[in-house]
Amino acid sequence: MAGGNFVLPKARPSGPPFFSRNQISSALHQVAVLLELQGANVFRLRSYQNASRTLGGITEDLGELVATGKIFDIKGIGKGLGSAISQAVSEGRWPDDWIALHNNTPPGLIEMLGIPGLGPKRIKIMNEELGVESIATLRQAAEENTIAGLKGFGAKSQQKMLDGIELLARFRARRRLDVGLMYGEAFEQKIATIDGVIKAQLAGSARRRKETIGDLDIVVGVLDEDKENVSKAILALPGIADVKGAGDSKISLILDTSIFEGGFSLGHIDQTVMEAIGGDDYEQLESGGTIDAQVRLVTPEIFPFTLAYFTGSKEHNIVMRQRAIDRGLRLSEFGLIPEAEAGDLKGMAAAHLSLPAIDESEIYRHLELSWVPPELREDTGEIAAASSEALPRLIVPADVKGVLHNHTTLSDGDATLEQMADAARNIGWNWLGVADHSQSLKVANGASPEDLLAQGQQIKQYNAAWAEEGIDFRLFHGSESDILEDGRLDYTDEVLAELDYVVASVHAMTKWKNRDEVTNTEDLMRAIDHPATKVLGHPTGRILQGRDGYEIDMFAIIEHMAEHNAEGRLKAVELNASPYRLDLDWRLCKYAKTNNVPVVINPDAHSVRGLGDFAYGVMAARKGWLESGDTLNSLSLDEMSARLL
Ligand code: DGT
Ligand code: CA
Ligand code: CA
Ligand code: ZN
Repeated sequence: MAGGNFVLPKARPSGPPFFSRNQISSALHQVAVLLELQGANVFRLRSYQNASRTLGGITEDLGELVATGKIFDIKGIGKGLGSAISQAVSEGRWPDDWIALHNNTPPGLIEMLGIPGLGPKRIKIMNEELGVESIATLRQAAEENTIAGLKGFGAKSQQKMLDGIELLARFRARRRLDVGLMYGEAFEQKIATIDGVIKAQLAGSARRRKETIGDLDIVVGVLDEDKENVSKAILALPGIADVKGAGDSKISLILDTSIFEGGFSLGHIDQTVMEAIGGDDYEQLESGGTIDAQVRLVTPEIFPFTLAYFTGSKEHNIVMRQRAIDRGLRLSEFGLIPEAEAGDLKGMAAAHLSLPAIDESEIYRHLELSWVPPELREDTGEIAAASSEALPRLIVPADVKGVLHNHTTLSDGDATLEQMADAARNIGWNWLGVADHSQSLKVANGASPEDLLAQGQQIKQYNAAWAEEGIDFRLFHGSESDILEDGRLDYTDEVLAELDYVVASVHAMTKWKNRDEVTNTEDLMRAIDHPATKVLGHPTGRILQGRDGYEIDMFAIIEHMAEHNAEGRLKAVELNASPYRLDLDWRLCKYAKTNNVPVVINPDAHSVRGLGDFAYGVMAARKGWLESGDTLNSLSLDEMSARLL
């Protein structure tokens, strides 16, 4: 609920039952919260709370409970609540007093309920004592330090509210790519199955694989005569929290987590990341989260133009439109129209005059360009490359033969060495690098030298067994060595010499963030210079939607690594594939590529499922113009073994 819309759930278009058990439970919860906000009798609001909890826990079919009248037999659901629930389920109408409760509560107070960790009781007190009536006035009061003085509040809870406000704002503004894609792909698939839909495709920043997404844009191909029905069917899909506007060719709506039939889960989040993005508060926001989506319905002839337009970016579109103008053409979401013929006709009215295009590549061809992969459409040189057949052949997931930075139960991972190896083989990889945390990183259960060396022995045994069985798979033994403050690594040289490689990464973020760019850059270079270091892990330490990285001159770092590589010493820069990091930033990939510094896409997996994050790394690598040959991931087992010698 927190962070999501505090509105009564919408009835299904057909029923009964018009509401699911979860929807009823959620409505009861909302009523209880609003009653508390209004200072209602404790026993009254508790009966709603209890009923909400009870319904949330039962397994029987709600429609049947209502139809048979058994709903009244459930403990804690008396006559009044039983009738209210029955009416909602069988008629699709919420009781008038529930609706009135929502309407009578000031929107500013409802808005404050979205702040993680802040409940109705304290909102009410702040409202009465200090006149706090919205998030804005709450922030002001907190910044003026007036909340700390309230009885039962204090400086700590005041700070927590400020943090919560910031977290909520960040969360509402943009969402990480993985979350955006989860919603976007679920919605796209649901639309695609609607009768009359010829094609449904995600466009916008999600299609361009930006690291964060503002809203989702979906283009739907449909014949004119089907538009009305398709539009209605889209509005009836599960997962829609609210509709902001709906016509036959454009629908704006808000999706919520009920779009995920199998439930919503983020999987294992490692502790550092978890803390940076707001911990439990973040998880609560995400599970009650929503995302905006805009749907455009167009005929199949127009579809490629609309898809191209709404894929963007805006900057790419502007260059494309200028290129069209230079050729006497007018490019829009409706077509590519000869200027001479268009006259005063605009928009849809001119669509019939468009040059034909059965897909996007024909639009590009009309403008003497090769098709530009969506990831590259950021106006960073892709048009020039597309006009001279110089576009890169971007890496694809199947090019990946292995990854180098993963954790096991030896440090803070969920899975054993054996489980991780099995999972990697199942993906189809030929090698897997294990790099558990080093001894100083106590919070991540960093490995002692003895345990690390024992892991090495175990790996040798596995490798020998696979060799014997003729299996084309090996483990490489590494360590994710913490970079200490002066740039030293975290084990003695004797221990490091036993390893296949070191991924050197900074973890003492607070310290590094309090230092200047020159000091950080120099110390990072010192860590890179150590002969054992082959990979620079998550180079800036940023957590998307969580915290900025430390100050660092990445250009200087890449140039420094380039010198090593030029002299035959492998120094690869990691593209940490965790969707929470995507660090190296895609904007810097090209710089690594032109300096001949290999990039290694690493999932930084802390579980078997985490290995799958490599796919987000491939997306970011593609966005950064990387080809398979620019990465270590595409090396065969023999090639990789040779590079680590
Ligand atoms: P977002 O949603 O902030 O993550 O980023 P986008 O790229 O999805 O942007 P959005 O949703 O505002 O618009 C989708 C696409 O529509 C955008 O990438 C390009 C196109 N578009 C929107 N507004 C304009 C505009 O004013 N001019 C041009 N040329 N294209 C636009
Ligand atoms: Ca968008
Ligand atoms: Ca949009
Ligand atoms: Zn790691």
